[in-house]
This record gives sequence, structure tokens and C-alpha cells, in this order.
Amino acid sequence: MSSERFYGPDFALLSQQDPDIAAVLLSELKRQQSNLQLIASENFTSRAVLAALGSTLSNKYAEGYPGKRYYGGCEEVDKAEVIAIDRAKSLFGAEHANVQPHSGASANVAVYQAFTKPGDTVLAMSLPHGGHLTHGSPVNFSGKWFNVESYGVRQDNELIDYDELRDIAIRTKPKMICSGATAYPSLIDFEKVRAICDEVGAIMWVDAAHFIGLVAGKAIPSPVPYADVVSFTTHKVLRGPRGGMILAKGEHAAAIDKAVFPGMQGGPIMSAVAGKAIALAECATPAYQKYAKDVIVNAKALAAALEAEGMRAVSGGTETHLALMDIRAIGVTGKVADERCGLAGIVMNKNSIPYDPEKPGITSGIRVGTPATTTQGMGVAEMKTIASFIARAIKTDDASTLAAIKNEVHALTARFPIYTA
Ligand code: DSN
Repeated sequence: MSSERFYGPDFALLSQQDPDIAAVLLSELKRQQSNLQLIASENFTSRAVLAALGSTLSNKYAEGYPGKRYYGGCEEVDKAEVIAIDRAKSLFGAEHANVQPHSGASANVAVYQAFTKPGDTVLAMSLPHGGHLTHGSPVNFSGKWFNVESYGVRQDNELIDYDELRDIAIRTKPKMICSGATAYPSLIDFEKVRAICDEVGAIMWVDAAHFIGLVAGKAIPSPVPYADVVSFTTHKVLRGPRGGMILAKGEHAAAIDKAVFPGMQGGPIMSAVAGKAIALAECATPAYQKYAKDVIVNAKALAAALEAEGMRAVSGGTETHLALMDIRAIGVTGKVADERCGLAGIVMNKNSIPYDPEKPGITSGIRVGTPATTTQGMGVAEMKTIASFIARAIKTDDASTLAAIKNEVHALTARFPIYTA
């Protein structure tokens, strides 16, 4: 099937009206089809989700919640939002769901607003140890408006030090404790975090953006039974549209809903809400559960194969969808590795490792994830091939060698086509 046909009958119209943007759509589709997508936070959503995103629901303003809107004509979009809420509650066993946040960062703004006031103390994982901008970075609203204390990982095993976390919590008395990270390959012990929150009287917030898809697929334990509130994005392993979502205990439902609207957002993006509903239904299938388990199997295989190529897996490997590799033994920085891999058609990102001697713009590590390649149907054999591509690419600055690897990458991705049927 040609790229033009993938974008449907309206594509001919777009090509005629705006050939510049039509060309971008086609080139991006080709880029995604032909390169290796190893960014741990990216995936290929289904064509059903893409259909919802490109629908007339995009035209509708719907401030408020189903049955309580500020504009007329919401009877159809109300149905989509009710379906999305019901599916989220059922999939995750949650007492309350808000499906309106435009993104993970927006969801986190709402969480801060629901449970804290500017100046309050919040305890979260430090960004250099794998946290997120919204967990208190000084350049983000969280670090500017709140007193964010940080915990990290131990230097010897690169795992969260729950004793240190408890000590800091007792000393700083946070209003809220956040667990969750963007570059932490291990599982988080939610039972331990709950006990610490109870001991110091803190709200337990889990930012599950990276791993909620693995929870949805029942491949790893869920934070939902433990946490007061769980925020996440819907476009990572979960494989839905770009967007955010919040789950909460029933007692916090009103606070969360008020914080999202009118506290933080105006009208929700109803086409995205419909896309979230579709993705949640997809996540409830046995095929998705197999996918979630395969994502982890592939991540373990990729980490092991990269170790065999002379890199070191931070925290000794992975239990999730991503691996953080310390590449200092190869003698290149994360920045150089990222650039060389890009030239070889391998898209991943440089990433700080815990206690990294390099600046965040340089780094000693790379982060690789398997959500997208697993969606394509790749398995352990392909992970070994990908590891050899990465190793060859980061060890050379020769343009013709990088171009040759790119040809091999394209031959591999051609065997695992996406968006062709
Ligand atoms: N940008 C996301 C990631 O790559 O982890 C986090 O927001």
C-alpha cells in the first residue's frame, strides 16, 4: 500500500491544498517506517487511534465534564468521554479517572494543584538520577513554585535507596511524595513508598508515564492499589494518542477534576479523548498483554546484547521497557553516540547516567527502549542485530560505514513494516 493511500482519501485534497505540509506527512511516515525507533517513550499507535485523532471531534469545545458542560452540542463527545473514563477505571481497577489532560506534564500540573500550594514541600526523584522535569527541575514550574526535595539511586547498585528516601521524608516532611522516572530501568516498590507516605502523612503520587503500558498489559505490578493519585501519558508503551490521564482514589476525585478543569485547562481535546478510549480497549486484549510482556523480553535481550558489545547496563539490566547504557568503556559520549546512531538510521537518545561526570547536554549514557520495535513484531533475534548496529555505529565516525549500517537498518525495518495494511 502506498504512503498516499495510508493517509486516506483526504490526503489527495491536502496534497492539492497544501503540498508543503502533505510532503512533511509523507516524509515523516517514511522516516518512521524505515529507521529504527528506539526512543523509550515513543511507539506506533493504531490506525483506529489515528482515525479518531483526524476526526471532527477535533472541532468541538467541551469545557466541563460529561453532562455538565459549559457549551451546547456536547451530547456526542460526552459519550466518548464516558466510554474513556469507564474503560480506564475498569482496565486499571481505579476508583476515579480523568481523561482530559493534554499531556503528561499537564497531568502533573493538575496533581500539584490538587494536593499542594505553592511553597509546599514535595519529594521526588532527581532528574539526573532518572526523574522528570516536572519532578522539581529548577527550570520547570515545579522547581520554581515548590520546595522540591530530591532522592536518588545508590551509587553501588543504581537502585532507589528506600532507606534514604524514608530519611529524607522524615526530615523534610513533604506534603506529597512522587515515584516515577523517565530513565529508571528497574521496578519501583510501591508498597515501601506507601509505608513511607503513611509514616510522614504524605500524599502518594506515582508518575507512571513510562511504565503504565506495562501495567495495562499486566506485565509488571500496578501502583493503583497503593497510590492516592497516578498520572501518566497515553502515548508511550500504552500505544494510544499523545496525551495524559490521571487515576485517583475516589476521595480525591473532586480535587483532581477541579484541578484539571477549570484549574489547569480549558476545553479538552475530544479527538484525543476518543483516541484514548480506543487505546484503552486495545490494552484490554490478550494480544496487548502478550505485547507488554514481549516489550520487556526484548528490552532485556537488547541490554544483554549491548553489554556483550562492551557497554554497561545501569542497575545491572532492566525489568521494564528501557535500558540505560553506560558507554564510557567505548570511549565516546552519549552525545556522539546519539549523533552517529542518527546517521545510521537508529533513533535513540543520549541520557545522563546516575552520578554522571558529564553535563546533561553531553552525558555518558544512552537510553534505548523497545516499545516501538516490539509493536513492529521484532523479537530477541532482532534485538541482537540492533545491538550490533548500535555498537558498530557508535564506534565509527566514518560516513560511508554509517551509511552502510543505515542500509542494513532499512533492510531490517523493511521486514517489519508498519502502517501498510
Ligand atoms: N520526553 C519523555 C521521555 O522521553 O521520557 C518524558 O517526558
